[in-house]
Parts: sequence; structure tokens; C-alpha cells
Amino acid sequence: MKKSRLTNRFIRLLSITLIMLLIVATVIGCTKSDDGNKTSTSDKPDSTSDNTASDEESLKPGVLPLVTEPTTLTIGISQHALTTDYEDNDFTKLLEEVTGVSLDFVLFPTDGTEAKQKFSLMVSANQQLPDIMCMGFSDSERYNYGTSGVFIPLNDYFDNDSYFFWENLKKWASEKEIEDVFKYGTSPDGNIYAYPCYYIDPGDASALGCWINKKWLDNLGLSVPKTTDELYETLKAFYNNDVNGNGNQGDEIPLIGHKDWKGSVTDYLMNSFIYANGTNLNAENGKLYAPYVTDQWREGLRYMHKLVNEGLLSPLSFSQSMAELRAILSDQSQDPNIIGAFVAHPAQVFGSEGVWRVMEYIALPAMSGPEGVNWTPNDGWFASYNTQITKDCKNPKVAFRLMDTISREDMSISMREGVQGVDWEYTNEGQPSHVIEGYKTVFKNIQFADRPSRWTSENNTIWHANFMNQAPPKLYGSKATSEYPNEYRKYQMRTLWYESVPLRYDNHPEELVNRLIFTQQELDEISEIQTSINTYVSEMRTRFILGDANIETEWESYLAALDSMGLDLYLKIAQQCYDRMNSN
Ligand SMILES: [Ca+2]
Ligand SMILES: [Ca+2]
Repeated sequence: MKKSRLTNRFIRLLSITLIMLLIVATVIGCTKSDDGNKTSTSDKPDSTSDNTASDEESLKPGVLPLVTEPTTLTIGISQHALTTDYEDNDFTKLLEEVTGVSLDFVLFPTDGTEAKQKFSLMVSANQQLPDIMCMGFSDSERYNYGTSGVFIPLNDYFDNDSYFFWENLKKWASEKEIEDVFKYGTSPDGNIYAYPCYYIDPGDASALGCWINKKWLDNLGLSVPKTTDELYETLKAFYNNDVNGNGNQGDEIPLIGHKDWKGSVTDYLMNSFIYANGTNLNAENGKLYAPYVTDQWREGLRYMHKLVNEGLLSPLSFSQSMAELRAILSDQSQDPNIIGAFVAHPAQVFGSEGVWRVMEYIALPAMSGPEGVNWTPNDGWFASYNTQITKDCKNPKVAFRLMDTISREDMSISMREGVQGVDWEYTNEGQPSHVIEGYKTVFKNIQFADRPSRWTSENNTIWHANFMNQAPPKLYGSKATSEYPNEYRKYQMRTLWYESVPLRYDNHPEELVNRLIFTQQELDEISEIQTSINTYVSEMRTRFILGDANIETEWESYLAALDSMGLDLYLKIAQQCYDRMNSN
């Protein structure tokens, strides 16, 4: 096992914290001039240097308020359509009260692209930048702004000025998760240019699944399919019979999906042949390979082509949007039901009102393929890196500690849920909040008829975005589930969704290649290759499945095309990047 820099940092932080606690305990009431353990400051000028010694005291990590002298920080943020006021705002006021820092806002356009353009123009025009920029950038954009000095590195601040961040993550996240938060936020030069936001719904990363009509299975006296062969026989029975009993033998759609988030029948079924998550590469024992040139991939395509060819898998799955599938599934007037099995997130396709039809469905596990493969694609739990301290910040230490304060557990929840005691509260009712083992209720929403959810309604309670706050999966999953308006909605959310999470959760190979942090030079070499390969693979798998390309006669030319696009070079650079990311 390699020992990571993070672990060292972790140990160092722990010792610093302990030493500080001891010193605080012994020197309370003494003068502050002997602050011998004060750790290195940044090389940036610190405007508090002329402040009184009491400011130095309050600058110790974990001590609030952060300042005793009037201090103002500016925050650049994209204006959210639902946030009516940022300054006269409950979360802003809470933050000001707790930290003692006054906050001013510089509002950027709501549209992400326009917001980035505005920021880029400010940089090139050498305009004064906000102290803190709440804006997500791509890995390479962030790296470029970092190396050109627009954003300052935060590494030392995590070592010396971070308290609540560690308190929250050590309580709720595993060592591996914490390691990943830093691993994927570190630029190729070793610097951390953005403050992470590790706010994760535990079920979402493995949400790709399939749901099947149990009523139809019962009508036919069939058991729940477990293998690709059994699934084939089941879908065939749906096709051949008037299984919904309306006198029409041909109106049933045995299996359908959609082209948007978590709607890919291709991804669901390919994982019965080989691990597949879109066009991602796979890894085995540290060695990368492209799943889409393997015989297993080809077998998967053959299987799905057979389903389409025999009318068992709807070709609409590859072209329709999630909203189009929802229109079918949530249409209360359409009786009887016509869909046998679907790949989609139940919370999305049944709408929020609750429809009777949900009661017919149950969740399917991943189907075992001919070689026993039955993975569930996993997107991983990745932090967002969406807040930066700019070069114009005169007081980066206070700016960083303000970010750190938002990471405190209760502040983190308030940023998302609203006012503690009004919109949410801690609870120890002891009921399981989530069906994944180990998730216990920690907090819950307080519900009022006349006060809708803060997150989805227009208000000046929150910023309607997560920045700098932390809810690792264990904390996110500790929120008690809500009351539901009717039994359909309850069945949809509890049984179909939450209770089926364990079927998919953690059902993936140990090594995943979800994120590769390329250097600019590597990107220059391969970004075009990568784009054309991914586009081609996506197009061709659909064409093979639909029979628009012939899996028997055109497979070799497909492989040759990938060769000529530069698959070897892409794999070589990807391997180099993967090795670098796993070496320190
Ligand atoms: Ca039928
Ligand atoms: Ca029928």
C-alpha cells in the first residue's frame, strides 16, 4: 500500500490540533505573544498583520468568530433564479453572524457559460476580482487559472487553517473517500486550486437500473428473471401474450429506456457481459483497456440486437428523452399499462404526484450474463471543486477559514435545507433513514403547509447551490425520508427507489476509471482523439444494436476505424495519466 501525502497531512493535522488544544488549555488567560506553534502563513500579504494580537488568537482553526476587527469579503456567484436576495438572506446572515465577517456579493449571469465568459473578461481586463469565486471550472480551466496566478493554491491552508472541514469529513467519510476528495481536486502541478464540496446522494452514483412489471410476471406465472437468458424468455412472453389483458396481443412494449441520465438500456445490459460505464475505459491490476473492442462487448451487442430484432426492446430507447418516457409512464388516463420493463430513475419517470401504475413494478437486479458477469455501472462519489480564492483577495487566511466554517456539519445542512429549527432539525428517532446498511436518521425536514421546500422554491433563505459545504454520503443519507402525499408516491420513493439501492450499490469492479486528470500537454495530444473515439463508439453501439450496422460483418472494420482514430495513443496517454494519479 502506498502511503499518500494526504495521510501524512492528516497525521500532521491531527498532531497540530492536539498541540493546539493543549496550548489553549494551558495558556488561557495568558498573553498571546508566545504563540509558538503558529504554523506557516501563506506567502500572500496578510491585511490582518497590523491587527491586534487578539485577532491572532481568533485566527486559530476552530475558533469563532474568525475576526474581531471589521472585515469584509466579496463573493462572486452566479445568480440563481430562485434566490431573491443574496445579502438579505438567511444563510448569508447566519454565516456573517458565526464568522463575524461581512459579505458582499458580485453577481454573475445565471447561465453557466455566460458566467464563465464574464469571469474570463474580468481576468483579461485586469479588473478587481471577488475574493471568493463560487464557480465550477473544468479541471484544465482551473489548472490554467491556477498556474497563471488567478487562483491561489490552498494546500497550506488545508494543512494549517482547516478545522471544521476535517471535523465533518472524519466523522462522516472514510479515509479512502477523503483521499479521493484531494486526489481528484489536485492539479497536475500538485496544487489544490479549488475548495471541494463533497455533497453526495449515496444512491445516485449507482442509480442505473431496470424495473419490471410484477403484475405481468404473475399473470404469466413467471418468476423474476435473474439471467440474460431468463430476461429474454420473460420479454418474449410479454411480447407473445396479451399480458395486460386488454384484448390486444400486440400493444405491450416488453423493454424500453431513454437517452438521458440513467436511461441507457445499453449500459444496463452490457454490464451482463463486461463492465461498462458509457465510453469510460476499464482497469485491471493498474492496466487500462477499452471495453468496447473486446469480444464480450461484441457478445453484448449481439444480445441486444436480438432483443430489438424480435421486438423485445423498443428502438425508441435510443432516441426518446426522459420526459417522453415519463409522459407514457405517468399518464393516469392510459389504462391498461403497456410497459413491461424500463431502464430509468423511478423518481424521474413517475412524476411527483404519484400514479397508480407504480404499484405494478418491482426493481430488477443486474442480470447475470453467459459468463456470470452482472455489474452495475458506478459513477463514483466525486466532490465538486467549485470555489476558489482569487489573487485579489487581501485576506486569504480569513477567506479560507470562512470556507472552512461553511464545512461545519450544521452549516453544511443549513446551506442546503434552510434555517435550523425552522426548515430542518436534528432528530434521534432511531429509524433507518436509508436502506443501505449503516445509515441512521440524523436530521429531518420540518414541514409546513405554507412553507414549501427551500431548495425548490423561490426565497431568500438559501443560495440554492452547494458550495464549500460537505455532506458525505453517510451524512446525506442520514436525512429522514419525507411524508408522502399518497401510497403511490410512497411506494415509488420507498420501495422502488430507496429499498432497491442495495441491489446496485457497490456492485462494480474495485478499480474504476471515472476521472482522469490530464495535463494540458496530454489534453493537447489526445482531446480530439478522445472525442472522436467516444462519439464513434456511442454511435456504433446503437447502430449495431438496431441492426443499422451488422455485428457479424462490420465488427472488423469498426475495430480498424478505432485504430486509425488513434486508440493506441489515447490508451498510452490515459495509462500515463492513470499511473501518475495513482503514484503519490
Ligand atoms: Ca403482447
Ligand atoms: Ca395487450
